[in-house]
Order: sequence, then structure tokens, then C-alpha cells
Amino acid sequence: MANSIVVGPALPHIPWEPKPSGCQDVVWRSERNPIIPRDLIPSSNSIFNSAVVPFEGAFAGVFRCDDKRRHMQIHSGRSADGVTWEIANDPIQFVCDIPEVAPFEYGYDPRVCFIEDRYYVTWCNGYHGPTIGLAYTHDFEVFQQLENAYLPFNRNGVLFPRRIRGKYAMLSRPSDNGHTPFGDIFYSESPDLTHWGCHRHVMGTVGGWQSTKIGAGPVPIETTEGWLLIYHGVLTSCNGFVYSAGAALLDLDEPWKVLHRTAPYILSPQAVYECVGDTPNVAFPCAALCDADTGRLAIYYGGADTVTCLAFAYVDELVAFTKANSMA
Ligand code: BMA
Repeated sequence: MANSIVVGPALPHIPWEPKPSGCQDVVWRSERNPIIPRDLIPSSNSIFNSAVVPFEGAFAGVFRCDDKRRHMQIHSGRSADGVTWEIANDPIQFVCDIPEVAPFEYGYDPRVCFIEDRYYVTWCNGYHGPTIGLAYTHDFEVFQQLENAYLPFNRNGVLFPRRIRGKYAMLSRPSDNGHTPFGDIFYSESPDLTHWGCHRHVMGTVGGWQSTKIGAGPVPIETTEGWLLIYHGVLTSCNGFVYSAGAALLDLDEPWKVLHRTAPYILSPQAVYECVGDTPNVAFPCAALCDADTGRLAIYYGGADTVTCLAFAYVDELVAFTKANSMA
């Protein structure tokens, strides 16, 4: 697919597998799934809900590795091809000049976003309950931790890859201290990545697969049709939560305005590695690599809170699908 609607750099070397013939879906799974097994490193119980970015002609990432004590940690990793990863056996030791923020309680569900000249990491950070931790790195070796973005309780903090209206911008999901049975996506902006305000409601729960709570997934992708947001939605079944993914298009200048939003899911836990694991029935996207020249998209998601998986789509097809199947 040439002349894609994506605004961004060409990334011809992202992982890619063509759509299987006969596939009716807008998103399809990698035949190599799960690409990261739960025990890739000796310390890990599970490696999932992780974020990757292009880095120095290859790829780097920040990975959720719950250890064998079942403590939630985040680790850095590198890959030549985006599929086979080397992950540090030890968690990231953040450099932090703020004594109140520095003690590490727990960290999970990282996102990584390149803005201007560095890679920012956001994650769910334990500080008297979950909130959004923030750090930056230039090299995936030294990570400088900044102030937490919000008061507890909050999860799924996802930065936009450029300033909007002159400000840094973030989506997040205010929540509670437990396995939150509610949750809408909000937008906030900041002049300096420390002070966050001008909070706006973006979207809430609606029936079916997104009826209990929703949360932003990968860093939004800029297109000529709006910001393409892949997000997770949760249904409460008689066997517990079911985590699926959908897509939305947000206004480029005022991203709290939802232009379109999929009524059907685009990915739901159906493969065995999504249905069976430490938490069954979870497909949880946290990152996407996009080649602007072709619109090819590689989506990284956690399977069953246990392994890391890859799925593929064409942005142009996904945007057309979002419009054609929109509830907004
Ligand atoms: C959420 C987060 C995710 C996890 C999901 C399903 O609240 O903790 O990390 O994938 O639950 O257990």
C-alpha cells in the first residue's frame, strides 16, 4: 500500500508478515507468537504489556517483567529485528534527583514515546497506589526519572509523540487502588512534563467488549485523518475481565474530540496464548511500530498477562475500518 495517510518517518525494517489469504480481519496475528516467552530471562515469571520503539537503526524497548517473587518490574531490551529480543536480567535502576519519588515500589505496563530529542517512558508506578511514572532516556541504559504525572490513582498514561497546542499531551485513565471496575480515558497537557492540567474527558465505556473500563494502548499514530488510537476495553464476564482492543480517531488539534470509534473490537483474546496464562483472556496492546511509507503497522501486545505477542495491520485499512464501523 503506497502513499499512506500516516504522518511520520519511514521504517521499512519493522517486523512484518502479510495478511494470511482468506483472513477477513483488519488485524492479524504473527505466526511467530508469542514472540517473547515468559521465561526469556532467568528472573522472569512473565514478560508482557511491553513497549518498543525504533532505535539506532534497530529497536529498543521497555518490558514488563514480573519476577519470580511476582514483583512487577520494568527492564530495558534491544533487538535487531523487533522480533527476537535481548532483555536485561536486572530491572531498570532509575536515576532520580527527587527523594520523595525515588523509592521504587513497583512498575508495570510501560509505554515509550520519542518526543523531540529523547525517549520518554511512562508506566504505572507505585506511589501510595498506582499513578503514572515518567522518565526519559537517550540510550536505554540511563533512565532519568521525573515527577509522577498525577496523584494516585491512575493507570495507562500514554504520551502523544509531539506537542499539541504548544504543550506536551498525555492520555490517562483515573482508577482506584485495585482491579478497577470502571474507567474512562482523559486528556491532560503540560508545559514542562511536570505540571499537568487542562484535563479533558475523551471517551467512556460503552456496551459489549468495552463496557467495564477502557485505557489507551500504544502511543497515538498521527494520520491525515486524525490521531489513530488503539485502546483496550474490558468486558466483565462470569469468569472475570476480558481485555480486547479497539481503535479510535481523535481530532488532531483537540484530541479529546473523538471523531470515530470502533463498535466491534479489532483484536480479542482468542488464540491460546491470549486465553491461557496467569490472567486468562487478555490481549493488551502497549506499542506499535509504523512505516509511514507503506502504512504497515506492527502492534505489540501482552497475552494473558504472561507473554508478548505481535499483530499486524495497515493503518489506512484500520482507519477506514474505524470510520466504517464507528459508533461516534
Ligand atoms: C490491568 C493491568 C494490566 C493487566 C490487566 C489484566 O489492570 O494490571 O497490566 O494486563 O489488568 O490483568
